[in-house]
Amino acid sequence: MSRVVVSARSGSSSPPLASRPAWKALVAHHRDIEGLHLRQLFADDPRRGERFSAEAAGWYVDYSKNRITDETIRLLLELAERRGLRERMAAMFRGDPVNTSEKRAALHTALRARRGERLVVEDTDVVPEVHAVLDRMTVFADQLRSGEWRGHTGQRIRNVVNIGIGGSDLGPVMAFEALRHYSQRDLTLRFVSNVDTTDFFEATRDLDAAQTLFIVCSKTFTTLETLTNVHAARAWSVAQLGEARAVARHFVAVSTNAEAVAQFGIDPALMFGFWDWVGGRYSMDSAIGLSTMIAVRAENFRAMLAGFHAVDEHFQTAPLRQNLPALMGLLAIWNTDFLDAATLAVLPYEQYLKRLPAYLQQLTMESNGKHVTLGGSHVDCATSPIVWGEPGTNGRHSFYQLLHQGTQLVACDFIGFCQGLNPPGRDDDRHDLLIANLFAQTEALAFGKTAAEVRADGTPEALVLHRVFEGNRPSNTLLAERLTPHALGALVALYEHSVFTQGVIWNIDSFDQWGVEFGKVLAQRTLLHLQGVEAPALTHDSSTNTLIRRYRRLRKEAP
Ligand code: G6Q
Repeated sequence: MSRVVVSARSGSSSPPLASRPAWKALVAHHRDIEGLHLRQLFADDPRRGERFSAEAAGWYVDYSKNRITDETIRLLLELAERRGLRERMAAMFRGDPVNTSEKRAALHTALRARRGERLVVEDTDVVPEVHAVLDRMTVFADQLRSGEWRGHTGQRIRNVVNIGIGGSDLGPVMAFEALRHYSQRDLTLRFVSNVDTTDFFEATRDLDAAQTLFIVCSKTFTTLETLTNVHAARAWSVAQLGEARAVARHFVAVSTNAEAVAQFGIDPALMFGFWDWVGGRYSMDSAIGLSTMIAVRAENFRAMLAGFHAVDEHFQTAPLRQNLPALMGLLAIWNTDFLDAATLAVLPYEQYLKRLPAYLQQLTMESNGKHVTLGGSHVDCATSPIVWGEPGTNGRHSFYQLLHQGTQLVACDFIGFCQGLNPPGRDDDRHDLLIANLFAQTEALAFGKTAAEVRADGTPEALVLHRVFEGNRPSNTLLAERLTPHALGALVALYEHSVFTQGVIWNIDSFDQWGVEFGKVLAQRTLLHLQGVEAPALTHDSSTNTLIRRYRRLRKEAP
């Protein structure tokens, strides 16, 4: 184990992770099995592929191609028990303020509670509120899809533009792309997030304002990028529709800040609320998913929620040995902290999941990219892996080279479905080709190709080393029947709870995001300097000052 990155600061309230017996046992165990190769592990146990697998909510996860033994799993489960995974899980589901730095609950699981379930937080049963919002969303989505909801000029809405950023964008984009197969094809869905004017321009340049609805998604309704884009959207709409009054039927908001929404001029009756206890990156199944519901119909949105819920139940009730999100989280700990795999490649073999890596990047890295424990001391091990990825098979023709023969170990999650969506049916073998690629990659990464095997192919001696694949590269394979709304919800929940499990082991707050807040403040100050409001006394470092001066000079010369 080489990724102990920083030492614990003195005065911490609880002993550092690395000094805990359960952690030390894993360090010793790692030393014992470091030399083992997956080739050997599979040869020794013909049933390994079945034994190291688990199922939940329609997902089958094969984790046998990780560098683990039964003892590794036993020790990881022991670590989870010692770190209080069960208790922390119960606290989260109960609505305790597990987001300690912001003193808030993290109750995204309530967003998919079934009607009639009870969850009392601070004397209020939140489930009826959740369903009241879902019901309002359903009515609105149905009206929009059927053409009953008309714009100012009486025309039908044909375009829906979601404006939001971070958690108010990545979930809706990912879900829309993932469920596009189920979407109403005569509705155009677009997403604007970046404050770069190009984003808004390209999203709206061919749209008719009389047929366009903007959904403004912002939990706080104070985010600079989103407010800037909403102002642009209003100006764009007014310019086409002729008067400010005319845009009222073209804007709805999703927010927790009713006051700011009203101040902006959006009718509170057209606001869909959610709650403080829903973190941005955990909000795609709240009203933030309004665009998803409009695209795919309320019934499919609710099927997605049922998928989330099925995994919530599994996470709470399955023994840890068969508990998929717990196992995924513990394997991430093993790969990150013991095998030194700093990154996780998410590789969906399903084109509709093309935005899943970006979504999981935020979910994972914003949740667990932290250096301070809940007790306020510095962590003493590496935390969140860096998440990245692309759909297969495209990735194979670019970065897979490094996965197979690079010098850095990359953990991989391969995701696939037994049935493709296009075209339906079994007569087309292109889906077989896709999945053959997926399985072949996991096999090649695990087993590699030895020098003897390369020589046996008749390879000239000078090329033998070039053609050797060491193998022993860890991967999980996540397989489901087909990409349905239910399967998508379940998949996202698997990752949510895996991320939670990792946070529990590292004892960090997976639900705050001070790094994001810091960035928001920084930009405001620099903006004043860029625009010369506080010139000429630039007070940044010499690099930033020089860049600002250069920018100001060239900006003035803009055509
Ligand atoms: C998510 C983060 C962050 C947030 C955006 C947008 O967990 O907090 O990505 O979602 O900064 O914030 P608003 O929804 O408040 O505009």
